[in-house]
Amino acid sequence: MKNTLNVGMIGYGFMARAHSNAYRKVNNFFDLEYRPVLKAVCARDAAKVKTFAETWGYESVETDWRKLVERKDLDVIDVCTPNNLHREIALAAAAAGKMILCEKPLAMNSQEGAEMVTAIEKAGVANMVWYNYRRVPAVTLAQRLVEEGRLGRIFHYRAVFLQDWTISADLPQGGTALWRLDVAAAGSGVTGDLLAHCIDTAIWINGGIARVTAMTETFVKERKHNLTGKVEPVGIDDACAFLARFKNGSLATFESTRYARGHKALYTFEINGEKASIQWDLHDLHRLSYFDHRDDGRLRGWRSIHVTDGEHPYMSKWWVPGLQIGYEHSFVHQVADFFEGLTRNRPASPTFRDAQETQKVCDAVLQSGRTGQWVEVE
Ligand code: SOE
Repeated sequence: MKNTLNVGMIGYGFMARAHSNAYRKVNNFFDLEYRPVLKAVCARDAAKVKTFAETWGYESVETDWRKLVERKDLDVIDVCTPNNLHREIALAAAAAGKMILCEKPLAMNSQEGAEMVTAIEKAGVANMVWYNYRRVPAVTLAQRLVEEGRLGRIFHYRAVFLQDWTISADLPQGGTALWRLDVAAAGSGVTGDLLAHCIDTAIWINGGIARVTAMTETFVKERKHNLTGKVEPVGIDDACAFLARFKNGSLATFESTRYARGHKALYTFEINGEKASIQWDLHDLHRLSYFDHRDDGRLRGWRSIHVTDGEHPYMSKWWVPGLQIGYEHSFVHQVADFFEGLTRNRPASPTFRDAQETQKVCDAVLQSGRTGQWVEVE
C-alpha cells in the first residue's frame, strides 16, 4: 500500500499540464513509496479550471489560491503561476505546513528568493523547483561524467538558449498567455525564463559562478498591454549574453534571446575539459556527444552516445534499449526523485536553497546588463 500525497495545483497553463502528466505517470514506471493524488486545481477562471480538472482528472477545483492552500486535505502545493505570485503562495503554503513544488525561476529576484528559502526552511517542509532539464537522461549523464572526473580540469562552459517567438512588434504584453513579456509578472525576460535553465544546469554540473559581465537588450521598446489596453514600455530583456567565471576558475559564455529567427527552443551546452569534452542539444535530447583525448589516436573522435540504454540514468524504467523518451519525461523523473527524496529523507535538488543560487546569478547578470560592470555573485 503506497502513501498517498494529495496535490493542489495552482495554474492551468503549459507547465501545469507538464506537471499533471508527470504526477499521473510516475507510479506506472517508478517503484515508489508515495503516490500522488490529483486532489484539486486552482485558477481564477472558473470555466477554464473546470475543463482543466476534467481533462487531467483533478477531483475538485478552487478559484482562490488562498482557499486552496488552507485546505486540510492537501499535502503538496504545486505553483504553476506567473513568477510574481511564487513568493506569496510559497510563504502561505509553508505557513500551512504544505510541501511545495515551485515552477522555475524560484522568484522575481533573489531578495524574494531569500525570503522564500527562510520561510520553507523555518516551516521544515519538503520543497523543490522545477528545473526539469537536469532530468533529461543525457544531461544527467553529462553531470555524472563530470562528477566522476572524466573530463579532468574544466576550462570552458558554453550555453545557449534561443527562441524566436517575440520578434513581431504587434505581439502584446501581459495577460494569461503573454505574461512572460510583462516585467511586472515575469521579473525579467530571457534571463529569468531561459538563462535560468542554463545557469541551473551549469551550477549543477560545474559548481558555483563567482562573477559575471552581461549585455542585455530590449529590441521592441513598447507593446500594447493586454490588461490595460494601453501601449506601455517593455521592461524585460529580449536578449542577454554574459561572460562568467566559475568558482573553479573555468570560463563561461551564456547567450539567450527570443529573437533568433528559426530557433524555437535551441538549448545547447558544451563543456571542455583537459581530458574530454561534452556537447548536448535539446533538439536531439537523447544524444550526448563525447570526445575523449585518451582514446587511441587512430580512433579518436566525437562519439555520439544514444542515451537510451538500461545503464543510462532513468532509462531502465522505460522501454527497451534504443527506444526514446521525450521532454515530458524529464518532469516524471523529477517527481520520482522528489518522492525518493522523501523516502530517504534526502531532499531532491534543486531545493529552494539550490535554486536561490541561480536567482543570485540572474540578479548579478541583470545588474551587470544595466551598469556594464563585472558583478560579483553575492
Ligand atoms: C518559454 O517559451 C519556455 O516555455 C520556458 O518558460 C520554459 O521554462 C522552457 O523550458 C521552454 O520555454
